[in-house]
Amino acid sequence: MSSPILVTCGLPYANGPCHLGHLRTYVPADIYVRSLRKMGRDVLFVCGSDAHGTPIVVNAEAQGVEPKALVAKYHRHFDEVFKGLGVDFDIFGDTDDPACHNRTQEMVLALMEGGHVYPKEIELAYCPTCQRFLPDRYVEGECPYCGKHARGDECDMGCGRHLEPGEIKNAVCKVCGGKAEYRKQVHYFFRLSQFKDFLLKYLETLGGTASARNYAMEWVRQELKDWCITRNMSWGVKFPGSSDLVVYVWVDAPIGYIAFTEEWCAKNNVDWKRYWKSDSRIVHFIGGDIVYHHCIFWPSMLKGAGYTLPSAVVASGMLKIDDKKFSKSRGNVIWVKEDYLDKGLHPDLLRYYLASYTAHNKEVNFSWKIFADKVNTELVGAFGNFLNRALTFAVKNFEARVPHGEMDQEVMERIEETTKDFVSAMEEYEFKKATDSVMSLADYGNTYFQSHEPWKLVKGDKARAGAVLRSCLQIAKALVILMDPIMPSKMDFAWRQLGLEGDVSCKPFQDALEPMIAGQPLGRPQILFSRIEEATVQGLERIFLERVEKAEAEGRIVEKKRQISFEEFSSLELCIGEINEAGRIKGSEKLLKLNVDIGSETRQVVAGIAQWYRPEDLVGTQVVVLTNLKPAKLFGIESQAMLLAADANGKAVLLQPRESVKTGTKVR
Ligand code: B3M
Ligand code: ZN
Repeated sequence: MSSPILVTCGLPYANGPCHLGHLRTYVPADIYVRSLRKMGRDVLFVCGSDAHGTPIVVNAEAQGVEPKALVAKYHRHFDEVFKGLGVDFDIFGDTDDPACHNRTQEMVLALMEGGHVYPKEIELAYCPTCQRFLPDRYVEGECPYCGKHARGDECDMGCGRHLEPGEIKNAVCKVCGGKAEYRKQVHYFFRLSQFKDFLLKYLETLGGTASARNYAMEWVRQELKDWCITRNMSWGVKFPGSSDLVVYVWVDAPIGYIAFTEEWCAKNNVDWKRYWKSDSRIVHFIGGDIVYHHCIFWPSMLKGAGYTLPSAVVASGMLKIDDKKFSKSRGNVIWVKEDYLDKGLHPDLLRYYLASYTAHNKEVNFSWKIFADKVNTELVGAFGNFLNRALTFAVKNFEARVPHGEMDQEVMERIEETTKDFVSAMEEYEFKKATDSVMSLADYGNTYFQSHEPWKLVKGDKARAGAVLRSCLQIAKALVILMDPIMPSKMDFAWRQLGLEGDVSCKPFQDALEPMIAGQPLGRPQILFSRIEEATVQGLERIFLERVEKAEAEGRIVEKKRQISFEEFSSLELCIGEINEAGRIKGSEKLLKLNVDIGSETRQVVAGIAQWYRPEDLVGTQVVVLTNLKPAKLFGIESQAMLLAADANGKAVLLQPRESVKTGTKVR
């Protein structure tokens, strides 16, 4: 027996409902596992909810429930959705399970014993009003690398860097909106920097998608900083020996993969070490945005603590809807349960869409139109049509039995070739290629039936017609066996129509070549796929568009109503200045260059007011100046402040004090 394979999927945060974007990880992973089983491999498929981390605590607080309750709710939701889609995990655990707490503590202790973890005093954002340290999502501020507005753990709107605790500048508390201060505290760090040589070698041999490997390699070559693995929270896995620190969620989340394996093994009397301390093959399916964690942090932790290293990391591309970036806040989202399963749409159609749209690491675009189109032309028009034609013909002319007659050698060769292509595409995580190879066998079947004209043959040479039909039924059998990992429930239905014994999901791919037995009774032909009508598409589109419109309207209200704290207002430095020089800028019709005295100094200002003010009229005028705006270059000239003006239908009208005041007077 070859070594066992463990396949995992990135753990969904138990923090909100499952959307279409999630499925780009789970559906292909499930297809892969089903395929491996049909190749006779020994596979275990594990996943679970990610229960910890600040987003869950923040959300639970906002909803007025305990984190545990929030997690339980979404855990059930994901479990139900996965089952509904035929994503068939051997175990779907939860990182708050005792197994995960225990395994995390064991691994952290092993890392400490190995000298891979050390304490260090750092300065962290602390909110004096809320009287607490502000980990990750509890804080916002400025990215120390690019200066853009950033979240505590990630520069999500700027350079995209992962931010370590204490790195964020000008921190503001997310809970009360107050300015945070920085306080010292001891935290624990993982010596990631010492894993550089190991990672460079390891990544060379890492399987999966090349995009993941290359991305990680780039990071390792550039810089590897030690990684802070503790947080100030109570929800999470306690850091060994500390009462007020938990481990960072990205420590215990991947350890969940091990813990879930242990849970499954305990129930099934298997030694979990067979997967995590042996020569097993571990394959992680993940979203393209968490490559860093799976290709850098995770293998280093495993290496440091003495566990089996992953053999492959398979990262999926993004999902767009109607060619627009997925966004929950903009309503640009399709909820799997509410918008798909609850609408009575068959799960296999969506599985087919996701598998066949494009390569796994590329971007998938989803629209209801394309969805209907793919179903109608590919599944109804080609695949379903072929099966139905062959079966109906057998019922009509051969008493619903597999006819006698020599199987066409060319057909057998074609099936063999397709099976080989399918298997090798699957082994390379090329789900589209695999699906396409089955669909081209279906096209071949339709052409074969059409060009051999069995409906004519049957009138003069019934034996010949029988041989053609038997070959067609063989193609049908192969199609069903090969398509089974992608559309398991539809293929189960088709298998029974072919009158075949047993469960198609247990049939190995080689069975595609096992001849249909002459004389064997066939089932009753039934419609396998039905057309999706235009009216249905319109109904589905309407739901989606209404959500986008609603989000837009809500966005406008939020924008209008957003209140700011006095601190936020105070951060604007406004004063009265006096224009003492003004001139045009060569080549610009809109801009004037001004020198503005603000009391303590003179600032050069570039203002877009040339259409409404003549330079000579402005000298000596008092204006309101924003002095702490970041300098910017306009027309190659630096502007070091901004004048305030009323926007009168597009015309700028400069603001002035009602009576003359000392230059530099503060505006409040
Ligand atoms: N819970 C979800 C994400 O960032 C995160 C995955 C954990 S995998 C160990 O996509
Ligand atoms: Zn940044």
